[in-house]
Amino acid sequence: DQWRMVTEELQGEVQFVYAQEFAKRIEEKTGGAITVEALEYGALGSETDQAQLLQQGGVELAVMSPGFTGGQVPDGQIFSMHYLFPTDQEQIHQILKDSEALNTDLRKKYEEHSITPLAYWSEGQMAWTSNTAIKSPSDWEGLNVRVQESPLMRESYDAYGATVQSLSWGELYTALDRETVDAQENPIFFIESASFNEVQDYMMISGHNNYVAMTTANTEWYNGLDDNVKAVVDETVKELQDWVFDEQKKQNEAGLQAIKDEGSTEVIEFDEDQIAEFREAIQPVHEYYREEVEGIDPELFDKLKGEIEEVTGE
Ligand code: 6CS
Repeated sequence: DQWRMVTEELQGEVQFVYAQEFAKRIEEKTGGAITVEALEYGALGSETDQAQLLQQGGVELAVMSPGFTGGQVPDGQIFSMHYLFPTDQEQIHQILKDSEALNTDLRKKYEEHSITPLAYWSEGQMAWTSNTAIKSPSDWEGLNVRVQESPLMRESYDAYGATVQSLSWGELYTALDRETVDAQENPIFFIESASFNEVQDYMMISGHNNYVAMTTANTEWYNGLDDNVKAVVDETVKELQDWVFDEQKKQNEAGLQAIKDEGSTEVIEFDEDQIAEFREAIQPVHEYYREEVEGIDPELFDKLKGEIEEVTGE
C-alpha cells in the first residue's frame, strides 16, 4: 500500500519533517509493506484545498492547522483563543496529549466532517510581527492582520481594534512587503523560515497563543483499516508526540537566534504586566465565544478550561 500525508509546510519545516519521520517509522514497522509519501505545502494547493482533499479521501493523511476549518468545525476554533493555553511549552504538551475534551470530544466533532484528529501537538509559542511596535492592546488600532479562516480570529483582533484578512501563508510575504497587510502571527521558527522578519521591523513575544497542528486521517479510510494496521498508525502517532516536541523546540530556538543575528527586526518580549493587560482585553472574547458563537459546545470549552487549570494549578 502507498499512503500520502500532505502538510502545510516546506522541506525542513516542522510539519514536513514530522511527515517524513512518520513515513520512516511506518515503513520500518511494516517491513516496507506500507510506504508513505510526505507532501509539502503547495504540492496539492493551499491549506484549505488540502483540508478539502483529506475530507474527500483524496489523501489518506494530513498535518492540518485547525485555523483553516474554523468555519466548518466551529469548536476547533478553541485553539485560536488568545491567552487560554499556558505559555509553558511542557504544560501545553501535556494538555494536548492528555485532554479528553480534545482527544475524545473535539475528535468527534471533526469526525462529523470526515476528519479524524489522531493527535494535537504544538509547533511552539506564536509571536506577532508588525512594522510598528505593539506593546499594549491599543497599539493594534487600525492595523490589518493576516489570519487563517477562523471567525473567532476576527473577534479576537477586533477586541484590540485591528482588522483581519484571511490569506494562505504563501501569499503573506508579498502582502507584508507591499504593506497590504500590516501584521501576522506565527511560531518563531516559521517567521524565520518564511523570511517574514525581512519585511517586518518588530517581533513581539506576546505569550498570546501557541500554534497547534493536528495529525489527521480521513475518517472513513481510518475506520476501514485492519485492526493491526490501525494499531501501527496509532502507536506511531503516539511516539511522535514527544519527538515533535523536541523538534519544534530545536527549530524555534534556532529561529529566534537567527532573527536576532540578522538584526533588522527588534524583538520585544512582553513582561507580566503587559500580558495581564492583554489578558484583560481579550476576556470578553472568551465569554463571547462561550455564549455567542454559533455551533460551539460550551461544555467542551468548560471541560478544556478545567483540564488546563488542573495542569497549570491556577
Ligand atoms: O501561517 C500559516 O498559515 C502557516 N503557519 C505554520 C506554522 N504552518 C502552516 C500554516 O499554513
